[in-house]
Amino acid sequence: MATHYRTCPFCEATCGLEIETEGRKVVSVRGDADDVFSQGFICPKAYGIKQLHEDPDRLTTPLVRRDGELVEASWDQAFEEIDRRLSPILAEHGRNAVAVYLGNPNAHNLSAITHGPAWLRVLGTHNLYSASTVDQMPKQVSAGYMFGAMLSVPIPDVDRCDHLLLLGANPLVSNGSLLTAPNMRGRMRSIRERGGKVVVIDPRRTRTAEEADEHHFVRPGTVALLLAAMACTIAEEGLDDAGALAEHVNGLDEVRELVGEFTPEAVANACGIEAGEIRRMARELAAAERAAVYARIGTCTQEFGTHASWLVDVLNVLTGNLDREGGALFPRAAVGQKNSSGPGGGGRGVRFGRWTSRVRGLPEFFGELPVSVLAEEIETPGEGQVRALVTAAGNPLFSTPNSGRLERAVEGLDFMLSIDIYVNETTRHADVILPAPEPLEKSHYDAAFYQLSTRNIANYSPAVFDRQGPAEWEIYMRLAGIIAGQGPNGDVGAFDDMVIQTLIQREVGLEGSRVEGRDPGELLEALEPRRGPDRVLDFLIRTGPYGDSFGSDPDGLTLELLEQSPHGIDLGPLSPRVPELLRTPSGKIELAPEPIVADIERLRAAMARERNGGMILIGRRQLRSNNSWMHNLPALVKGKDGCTLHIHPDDAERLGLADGEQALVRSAAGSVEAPVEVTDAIMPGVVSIPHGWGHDAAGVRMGVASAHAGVNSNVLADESQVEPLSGNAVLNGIPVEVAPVAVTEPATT
Ligand SMILES: Nc1nc2c(c(=O)[nH]1)N[C@H]1C(S)=C(S)[C@@H](COP(=O)(O)OP(=O)(O)OC[C@H]3O[C@@H](n4cnc5c(=O)[nH]c(N)nc54)[C@H](O)[C@@H]3O)O[C@H]1N2
Ligand SMILES: Nc1nc2c(c(=O)[nH]1)N[C@H]1C(S)=C(S)[C@@H](COP(=O)(O)OP(=O)(O)OC[C@H]3O[C@@H](n4cnc5c(=O)[nH]c(N)nc54)[C@H](O)[C@@H]3O)O[C@H]1N2
Ligand code: SF4
Ligand SMILES: [Mo]
Repeated sequence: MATHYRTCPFCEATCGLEIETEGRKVVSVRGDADDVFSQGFICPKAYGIKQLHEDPDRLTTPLVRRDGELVEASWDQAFEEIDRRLSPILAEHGRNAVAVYLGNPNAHNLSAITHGPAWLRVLGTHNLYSASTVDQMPKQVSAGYMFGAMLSVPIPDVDRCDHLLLLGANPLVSNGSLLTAPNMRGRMRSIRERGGKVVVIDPRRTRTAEEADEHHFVRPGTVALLLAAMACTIAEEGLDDAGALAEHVNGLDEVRELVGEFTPEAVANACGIEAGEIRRMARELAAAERAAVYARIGTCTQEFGTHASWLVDVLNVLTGNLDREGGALFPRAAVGQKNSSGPGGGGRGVRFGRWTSRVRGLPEFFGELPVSVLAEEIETPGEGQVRALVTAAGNPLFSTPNSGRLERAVEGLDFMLSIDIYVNETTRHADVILPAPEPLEKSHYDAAFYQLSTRNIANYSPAVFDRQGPAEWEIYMRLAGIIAGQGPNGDVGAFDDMVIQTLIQREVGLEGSRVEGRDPGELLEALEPRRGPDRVLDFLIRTGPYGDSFGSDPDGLTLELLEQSPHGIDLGPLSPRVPELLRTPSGKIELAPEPIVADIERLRAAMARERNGGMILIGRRQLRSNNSWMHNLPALVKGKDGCTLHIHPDDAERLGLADGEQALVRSAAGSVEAPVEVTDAIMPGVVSIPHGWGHDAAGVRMGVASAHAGVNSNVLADESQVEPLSGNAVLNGIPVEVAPVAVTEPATT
């Protein structure tokens, strides 16, 4: 029997797990009571790490399509097949003919973070897509404009604030996003216990809303108007006070003026919240000693996602809460933060649209194109047409808009490769599937999420079991070899050396770096005998803000120190970082970014928009689910059917729908049938279906999931509806018709 301490890789909360094993058997999984951050908290998904280990449907052998069937093959055969199929496409049509889609689990995967960029650089395609444009791209764009880097996202200081305003987020179910904070229920209760207040704005009365002091239904897609009206109230009533931050802010006056027309009275009708209530909420926010505004996916995946994301931070600035303890602050992570690299206090800022999509002309953001254009880039013939697709840890046929069209499109590809752990709705279309190791077979460090954490934490987990096949980084390096023309047996070690040497070269040459001017050979030597992601991680830790700088700060952080600290190292609460963290060309916070201001007319038009009385569809998340991919784990799907249509009793009655009956939901893009769940926890006029379901497609090899199929809500999302400032898909706020499923008459002759 052995006990392992490990960070859970399934969501952003980074909970510590205590896992007992016997040989290759997982005996138990519980919360690690000594974890410096989560202190024993876990959610039901944690147990999934055991069930995923045991899942007979999880792939461990490569699959190659032969005569139309996906059959088992050796690793060498699989890479030979990739070389045979992909190389001619590259040779004949160039790199842009190969599209790549990166899914959400990459953000939780050290291999993908340290070695993913390298093979993508070798490929060099403009057709790079990811789950970011069905998720947080609007927040990254607004953070890029305001603070100069895409992950410079202010994080609410939930443990020290007295007032927390949450919009379009349900951390009691999602366990937080762009807010790494295990046990949000406990943290929210503490706010209230110390006399503070929690306010939730959501078209549904969520679990989070039930824990709050106050909840308001809001009409989908109107949070930007609500936030503008709160800013307007604060400015108009002279309640704004940016405090000491003011000298670091450009555009304060411009913003005050800009929000002037968005009075509570002007937006009340659109938002479905009374003007007096909006004014009161604004006054309370401004009056609170220490307050934070926080918004998440319900405010991003909609038509004003970037405006909403921007206005959240406008409010944090106007109320004097940005970069202040108890307000919203910027983490200082141990690893990988763009905003703590180099001299600081200014930088190059962000620039978008360096290339555009071929068919619709949508701009690139942070090196990727909006995934809403993927289907048309595959379907539309001509120079630059996408002929091959690589998916890595993604299920775009479920997670991106108009799944029906994308499904038809991928059927027309010349070649498709998936790196995944299942034959699911997307990977069943692949010609080759390369199985990724399970979480327990790889080391783990949340390099992405500690950059978004409400405390500064560093926690490293070594692998629990030996790998049965290659690591993901080794897969990427072999792919790089194929793309570079070295054939299917490229030198993985040489590529790995190139990855670390490139990093070292860059860092020793960087002004203000902690190893500026040092001898690259000496640093490389000091990393021995590590290889792969752990070698890169050690380097990033040692050159990061807490690092030992390879000797010049001997008490500093190293990977070795983290290995000796299985429950993690607490690097303390967040502290102010302005102006040092800013990477804008002006060296200031840009409160009124030109592209956002230029698009204000669109928001203005929404104020006056008449409602037509139709129903509006939004999504929701479920505690025992993780987007589309954990439905094959029995513990997570047992019990009541999860994939239901939530509808308010008044609407159900008007439309002739009763609990448990099937409803037909139709949008401009498609239609689905889902069982009705009547509940007054949803706003009248709004219906909700969770995403990530619909596992009954032919060829899917997920026995448990198929028995709990549900329907795919993204059949209803319209790929033509893209938020213009960020390219993000509009997945919430879709106009739909809802009707009882007509009972089919028996055919008569
Ligand atoms: N309507 C609607 N649509 C949405 C959303 C919504 O709220 N509403 N949310 C959006 C959001 S926020 C996101 S992040 C996206 C998610 O979109 P995706 O990332 O495309 O989808 P996932 O369901 O997370 O699929 C993850 C895939 O990775 C595989 N996988 C799991 N672990 C590993 C691993 O360790 N290695 C590898 N190689 N593969 C692995 C799984 O089998 C699965 O195929 O969905 C988006 N779509
Ligand atoms: N259990 C579980 N946890 C997860 C995931 C999961 O699938 N299951 N997915 C993970 C991922 S990839 C992400 S990105 C995070 C997301 O984390 P959250 O953003 O907290 O996700 P949701 O629970 O979907 O909460 C979004 C809320 O927005 C509301 N909403 C929808 N439209 C609107 C609108 O127009 N205005 C307002 N104000 N609200 C709106 C919805 O009712 C919902 O309650 O969760 C992560 N954690
Ligand atoms: S909350 Fe997230 S990190 Fe914590 S146990 Fe659940 S899935 Fe894992
Ligand atoms: Mo996400």
